[in-house]
Amino acid sequence: VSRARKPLRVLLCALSPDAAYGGRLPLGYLKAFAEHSLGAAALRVDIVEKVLGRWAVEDFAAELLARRPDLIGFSCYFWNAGVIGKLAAELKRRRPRLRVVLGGPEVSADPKQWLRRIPADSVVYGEGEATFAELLGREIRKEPCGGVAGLAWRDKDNILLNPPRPPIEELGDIPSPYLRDDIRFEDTAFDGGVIETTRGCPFDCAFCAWLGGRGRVRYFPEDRVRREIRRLADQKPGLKLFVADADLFMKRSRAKRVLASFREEDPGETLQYHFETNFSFMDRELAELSQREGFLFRGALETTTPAAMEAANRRFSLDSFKRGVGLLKRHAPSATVGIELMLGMPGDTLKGFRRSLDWALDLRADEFYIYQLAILPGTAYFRDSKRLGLDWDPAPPHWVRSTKTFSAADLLSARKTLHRVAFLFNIWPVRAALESAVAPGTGGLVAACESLGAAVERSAGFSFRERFPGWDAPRKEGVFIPSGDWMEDEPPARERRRVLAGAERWTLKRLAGAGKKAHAARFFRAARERCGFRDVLDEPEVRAFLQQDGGEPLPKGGTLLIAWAKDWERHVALAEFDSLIALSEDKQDAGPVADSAPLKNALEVGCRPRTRLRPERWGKGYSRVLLSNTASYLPPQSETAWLRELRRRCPKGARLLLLDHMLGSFPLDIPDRGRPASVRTRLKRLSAELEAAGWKLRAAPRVFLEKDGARWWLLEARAR
Ligand code: B12
Ligand SMILES: C[S@@+](CC[C@H](N)C(=O)[O-])C[C@H]1O[C@@H](n2cnc3c(N)ncnc32)[C@H](O)[C@@H]1O
Ligand code: SF4
Repeated sequence: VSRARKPLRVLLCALSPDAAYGGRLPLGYLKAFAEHSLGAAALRVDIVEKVLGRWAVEDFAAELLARRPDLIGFSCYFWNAGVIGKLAAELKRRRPRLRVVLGGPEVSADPKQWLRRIPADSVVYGEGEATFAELLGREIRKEPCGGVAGLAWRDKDNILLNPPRPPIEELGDIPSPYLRDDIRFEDTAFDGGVIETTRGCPFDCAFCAWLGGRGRVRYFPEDRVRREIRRLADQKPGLKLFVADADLFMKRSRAKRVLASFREEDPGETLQYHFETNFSFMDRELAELSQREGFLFRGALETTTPAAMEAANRRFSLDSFKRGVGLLKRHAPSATVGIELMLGMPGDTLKGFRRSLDWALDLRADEFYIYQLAILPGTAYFRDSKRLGLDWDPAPPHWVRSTKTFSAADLLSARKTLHRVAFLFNIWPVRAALESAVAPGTGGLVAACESLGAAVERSAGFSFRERFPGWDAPRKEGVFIPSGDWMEDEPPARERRRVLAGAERWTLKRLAGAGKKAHAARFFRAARERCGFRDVLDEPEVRAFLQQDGGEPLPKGGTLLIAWAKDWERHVALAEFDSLIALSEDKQDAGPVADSAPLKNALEVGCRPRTRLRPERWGKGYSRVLLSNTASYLPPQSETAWLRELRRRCPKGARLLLLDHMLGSFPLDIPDRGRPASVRTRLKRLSAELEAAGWKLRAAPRVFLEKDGARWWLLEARAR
């Protein structure tokens, strides 16, 4: 084989901020387009994907070089450009003849500057497919890069900038990497990826570097998007797709078609879709079409300060935004609604930011995302930063440090408030307490969080400063509410109990009405007792249940765990289960469980504010079932249905163990519900429900553990 016919070995590399959404899509397009235009035989293109983390640049460079590429291409965004700079230097140091090509939004605004900073060979700026294919053609033929539109390149000691390339008119001309199977999801550790429906945006917000140019939107053919979804739906249940669409709801007729296709092509509802949108476009019909579990709508509010909205070139009515949130909450209760804000926008002030945060929290959305503003290259803020009086970090990720109206001290103060709000909102029972103690429409949630935070610090000996040593670091990205941090960080049970006790005192002081107070006290007690659940699981009785059957024969079958999404890992650490049904009280839990549980059948069931049984996905043939502190939280209207369904899925003789503190209630918030039923009454009802559902109780319910004043009950049954 002559050297000329050897394919060019190309390695394309994506470095993503986290494992939620992988970044292979742009690289898949580059591969598909290049192979299509140059012929697959001329090239061997591989894609590597990694999450940013504490790995050493030297090790990763060695890993990349071991694949013996002729050319490596990196996708550059503000979150990874710093690392890519170091990687490129290391790669060139080890193998000077390797070609290094950069592309992506971070390097597109000023490609020559990047070539001065990083020892790469070229930068593809703007839309990459056609430019990259032409560049590879030149590499194969060993020709220089003069005249390749959309390219900045190094010619010996000179850095040259070729003219820009016009955008690809028909996006359908770019072969789909999903339909070609260049990107598949079964084999990746990422929970999801990106699906593109459009390029470009008709708006021109001053902070935004959205791909594809301003004023014009190009669309991918709708039938192709449909086919892509169908292909992906089969690959990984629970896959999350970030829908790259500047604003789906802007054009109502298209929105209706797209939403319909997202449902129709995934009839099993296994996919999750994440949309970025502006809720002010919402109407009732769209809201009704948005009703689907797994639809996440994040509405970009950014600020409510008029001067900041104007400086950002964003014009919409706050009333219509609020109405849009209301429509979604009413007509799409299964969807998740998030609101995004930015901290440090030109024209905003500390007071304005607090007001915006209050306004947003008052909408009682499911999630809130607050990003510190980044001054992104290529944006109006970047160009006008002098006039706007912006001080920002020139190194990516370019966080703003101060503005004319937002001093560094004010930014720090806002961040402190945000940490309190985020921390307290992320402890689900505390959020429920805050939202019930502060009436909607009064805009007092930020002050309430501060008051509650101070009360917790005073009375519970809890220190926010100790808990968040990094909160006053000037460079820090988003704060997410809820972030799920509470359980992931595993604060010790003692600390959780202290915070909950402080929150209970604060709440009881503010609630009027004896019934409400009694219910709140019970609610907090249940939340505190849940902190001790780990100890309960260590009890020999539970282990014995999981490991053997106390001598009695068991039918053949697997082991099923029904637990809280936030608790399941503890159980799996305890013993091997085959399957998991995870209840979530907080929609934020929903994502990770099904994907990360090492169980063959992991299923999420939302418990707040509604439940979907989905028995068709429960699996069957379980000889042992552990209902772990979930029975007393089952929505009463589905309790019998659950227990019946469970029975149908187990062979005769299967064993059921039910552990519960019997303090739980549904709904899980703190409404005024009058006097709760006593534990005895609840146990009696549960026993009757079990019997009615085809389970035979082996003995009367008994307390199997008393700890810190909490009584843990045990119910045991066999399938009749
Ligand atoms: C999906 C997405 C995410 C995903 C990340 C996915 C991933 N792992 O990469 C998630 C949700 C994590 C995310 C988060 C954020 N994102 Co984002 N995100 C996007 C989005 C919507 C789509 C990206 C995409 O795949 N586009 C489709 C591909 C085809 O376009 P592309 O990436 O630009 O690639 C083309 C060219 O750039 C070029 N190219 C790209 N790579 C390469 C490599 C080579 C070798 C070559 C030759 C060419 C080339 O060719 C490609 C094909 O034409 C973009 C907006 C957009 N429409 O692009 C914003 C965008 C990338 N995000 C942005 C921002 C600001 C954020 C957030 C701060 C806030 C937010 N809500 O989005 C956070 C920050 C995260 C963090 N912790 O740091 C900015 C980034 C600007 C910058 N300079 O980097 C963008 C551009 C949007 C904006 N607001 O301006 N985001
Ligand atoms: C790119 S916008 C798209 C939203 C939608 N197109 C709209 O305008 O209604 C998505 C979110 O990214 C975040 N974001 C965008 N640019 C940012 C920047 N420069 N710094 C920090 N966050 C940013 C903001 O929270 C914003 O709401
Ligand atoms: S923020 Fe949204 S609407 Fe504004 S330019 Fe970016 S994508 Fe378009």
